[in-house]
Amino acid sequence: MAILNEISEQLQEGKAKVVKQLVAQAVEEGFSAKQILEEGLLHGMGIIGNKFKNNEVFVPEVLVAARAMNMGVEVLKPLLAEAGIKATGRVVLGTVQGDLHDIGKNLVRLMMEGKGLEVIDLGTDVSPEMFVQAAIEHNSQVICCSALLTTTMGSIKDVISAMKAAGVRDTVKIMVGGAPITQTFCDQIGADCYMPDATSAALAAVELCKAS
Ligand code: B1M
Repeated sequence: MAILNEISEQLQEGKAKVVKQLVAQAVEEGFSAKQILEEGLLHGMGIIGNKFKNNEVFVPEVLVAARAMNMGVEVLKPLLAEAGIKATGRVVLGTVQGDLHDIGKNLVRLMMEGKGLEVIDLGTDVSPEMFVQAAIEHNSQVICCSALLTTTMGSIKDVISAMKAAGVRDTVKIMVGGAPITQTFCDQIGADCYMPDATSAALAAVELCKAS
């Protein structure tokens, strides 16, 4: 367990290269990818998040921690993804307009790809029209919106309006997630599905694709 604490602490310090090495070492020591992700990387990111909230650290510290998180996730990527699975559907994924947070979205992508889904990742700050255009262009079954700010989560409602305007609301499903999103919010805006984490999002996306 000491190594998982070390990963968490080095991540908080923003020591990306050390985090990468420690994650590789933890894999060699036999820790599961899920355990390293949750008890090492996400644990450290959670502490940084609380410090950020309390003004104990600021944007630059959060950014270097985020970089360290991404370097660690890179090492885990092949282990989290279940190789060799045939694609079971195609989804469009992005962080909503005005929102630049992408760590959670990237994890969602990783887990979805691991389930064999083809993911069209539009990145961050994605406008409602871009989501809809991409879904039509790539003939995808689900639009997946990630939002991390209370000020941007409302934009998901605009994605639904854009889907209606383009005539695809009945043919394309919409899944929502991100820290401020709840099932109540999902129901209020009329989205099809809310999932609280990357693993459940991937499972739900497979089911939505199967059903469409
Ligand atoms: Co931001 N930030 N940030 N930030 N940041 C939060 C979100 C905040 C909660 C911090 C705080 O105050 N405690 C707060 C939002 C408050 C609010 O809205 N109520 C906040 C703020 C205020 C801001 C700025 C406005 C700060 C400023 O500039 N003054 C600014 C906004 C910039 C913008 O987007 N326009 C800002 C900037 C940044 C950084 C750039 C410094 C950096 C982002 C770097 C990056 O993403 N590349 C950053 C970070 C890292 C955070 C915190 C610390 C961590 C977020 C994160 O990556 N968590 C965050 C505090 C926190 O969450 N504790 C915070 C780890 C990640 C794995 O979790 O993204 O929740 P998460 O994803 C989970 C689930 O939510 C779910 O699966 C993931 C894994 O299981 N999930 C889905 C996510 N998307 C999903 C989609 C799905 C299903 C599940 O289906 C489609």
